[in-house]
Amino acid sequence: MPANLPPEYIEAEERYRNASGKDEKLEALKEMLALLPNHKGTDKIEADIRKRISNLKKSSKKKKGPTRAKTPDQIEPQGAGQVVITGFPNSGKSALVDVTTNASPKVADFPFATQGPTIGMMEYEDIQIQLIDTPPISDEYVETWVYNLIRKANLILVTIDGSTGDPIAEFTRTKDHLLEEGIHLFHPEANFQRDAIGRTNRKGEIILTKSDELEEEKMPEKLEKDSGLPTMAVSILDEESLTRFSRAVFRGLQKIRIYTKKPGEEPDLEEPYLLDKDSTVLEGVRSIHRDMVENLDYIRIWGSGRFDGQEVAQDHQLEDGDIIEIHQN
Ligand SMILES: Nc1nc2c(ncn2[C@@H]2O[C@H](COP(=O)(O)OP(=O)(O)OP(=O)(O)O)[C@@H](O)[C@H]2O)c(=O)[nH]1
Ligand SMILES: [Mg+2]
Repeated sequence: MPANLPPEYIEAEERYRNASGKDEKLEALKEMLALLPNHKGTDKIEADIRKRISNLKKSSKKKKGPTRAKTPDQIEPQGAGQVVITGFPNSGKSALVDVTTNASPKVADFPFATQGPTIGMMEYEDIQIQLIDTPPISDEYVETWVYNLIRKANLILVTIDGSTGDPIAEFTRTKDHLLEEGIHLFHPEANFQRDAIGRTNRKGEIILTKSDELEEEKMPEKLEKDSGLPTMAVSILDEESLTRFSRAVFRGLQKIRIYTKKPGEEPDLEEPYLLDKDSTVLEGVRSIHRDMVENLDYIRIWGSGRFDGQEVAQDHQLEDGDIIEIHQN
């Protein structure tokens, strides 16, 4: 044998050949590598073993795949919150994501144009919100993963076509489809969070689309009254309505932005900390830096205080835009 392989190596190679599982194979290959004499004649063999090890590792990673695989309903949340847009075919979901985010989903004047999810990031003042365009809900067919996505989202936007037919009836049909799947939408300010068995409660808002072609001026109010959900009319042709849209989405997420400042310095307004609405000062400090709570002395606040720089109690409720100055012992 030109490579002069020791008998132990030959035995390991034998084990590799007879191995039944991947782990056993991997084990044997590693032994072979360790037992392989180190000289020019074994370079090729070494490269071959390393390749086999790497292939095996790759394939065992793949094997674990299915549980972690990126299916359409597994979209990592980004930004201030994950918002899913749902609604009947042709109701303007994709157009909305197209004009308000960095994504460019297919917009078409025929129904069922969208087949997969499209993730876009929408800017709202100094933050980004994740908007996900989805295939339509309909009486005919709905992709099951669409409902899974809805179950996981922080906020659901239901688009109702304002240009045709009967928006109230369209909302009722959409709502019924969601309810059949155990998904119940509630007013974001209603604080109705707890899911019961077989039922998922999600914050919801209604977007009455194509408001440039809206037949009935009072429709948003009517729809809001009928649904109990915040309702706003939007047109992709009306820039001002899109600004209102992004504000409504942020409000729907029920988050607040908090900034920090160090004593004697200017506030850091670069990137806000995002907290749940109604968070207290203490919760704010904890989410900024867990360890700071231990040595916390007092906090001054700019914004929701009675005056700028007021020293506030730990249970003081923070508001969007507050700047806090943390003093430690
Ligand atoms: N006039 C007007 N037309 C709009 C507006 N928004 C969307 N449209 C039109 O409505 C049609 C459907 O829009 P899409 O955004 O593709 O609708 P969709 O809900 O994504 O449809 P599916 O993917 O089939 O579920 C397109 O022809 C759009 O150009 C709007 O604000 N005003
Ligand atoms: Mg679409």
